[in-house]
Amino acid sequence: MTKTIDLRSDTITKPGAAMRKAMHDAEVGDDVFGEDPTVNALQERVAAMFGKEAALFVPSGVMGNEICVKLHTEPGDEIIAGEDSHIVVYETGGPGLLSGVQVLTIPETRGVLDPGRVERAVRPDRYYFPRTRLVCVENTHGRSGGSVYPIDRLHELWLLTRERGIRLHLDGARIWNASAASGVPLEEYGRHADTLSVCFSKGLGAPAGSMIVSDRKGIEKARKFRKIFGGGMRQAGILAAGAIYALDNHLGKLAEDHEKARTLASELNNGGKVRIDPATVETNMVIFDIAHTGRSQESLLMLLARAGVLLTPERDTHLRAVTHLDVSLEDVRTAASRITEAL
Ligand code: TLP
Repeated sequence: MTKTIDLRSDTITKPGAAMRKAMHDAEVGDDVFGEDPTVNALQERVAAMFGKEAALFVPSGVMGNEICVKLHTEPGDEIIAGEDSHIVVYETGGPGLLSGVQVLTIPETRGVLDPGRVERAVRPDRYYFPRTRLVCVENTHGRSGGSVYPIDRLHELWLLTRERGIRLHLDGARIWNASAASGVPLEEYGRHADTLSVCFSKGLGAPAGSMIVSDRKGIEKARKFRKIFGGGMRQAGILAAGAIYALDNHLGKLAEDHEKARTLASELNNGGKVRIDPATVETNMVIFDIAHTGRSQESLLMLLARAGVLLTPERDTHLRAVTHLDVSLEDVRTAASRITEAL
């Protein structure tokens, strides 16, 4: 039987025996009381990695982002976010529902916000305007195919937020990939955000878990919102141990995922059925246009699934492939030839 090659997301990886053993052996306590030693160790470690005072373990990336929006705003405030950001597109209207804020979306160029555009979007202080409280950025940027936010561009935005007295939240679900690809240390990203949310369940391959990173005061407040949002997890050290294992063993492998993505893109280009600009493959994602095939995303996804390759739909006429720990370079070559053949 043909082995299906699953490139839908880097979230699909399954914990291997060694990670499971680490989870099995984890020392645990009640984390809602702050007494889980493994969670506490992970929080301290990740806070230090980003040069921040404190961190808080949360179940998911969405919860991390949504708690941070809540942290920086009051109902009736406005936040600025890229129109293709995860917070806007994939969090089912969370900021409106959970924080009662209005989201002003602005266009991005490969995930990068133009500071001039942000500046114009910040509301003047007049009684009839909402109060602009927060700008959200995403690094790497999913809908742009895992593009890296250049640190100098982030610096410009950071300075602007300081001048205007607004906060900056960085959705760093894949910040590890950004750092691996750009060589910019995690700490440097940490210096350019009031809050970050980072995930262990994407390229790092842990089964679940994310972290909010900020100053001590922010994290204290975030702990309260985590409880309200239903994210207090008791003996969460079992999950934290998976994350610790991932940091120890998988962080250094992200560059291999990036290599797999570049290989996938170049093999697809060689196949001649799709065109991918290699410059757009910066980390572990490959997005390509299928408009010229004249087929819908759904019908092509089904066709590819029958050929043994799973992908996801992307914006309008695009499909997305994500490389991860559970596919090899060989799998990726096989996937490329199956896609080419199917097309
Ligand atoms: N992204 C998922 C889908 O929701 C699109 C994926 O497969 O890429 N921020 C970013 C930038 C993300 O890509 C994701 C997950 C999240 C936040 C949310 O993480 P979870 O799913 O753990 O809540």
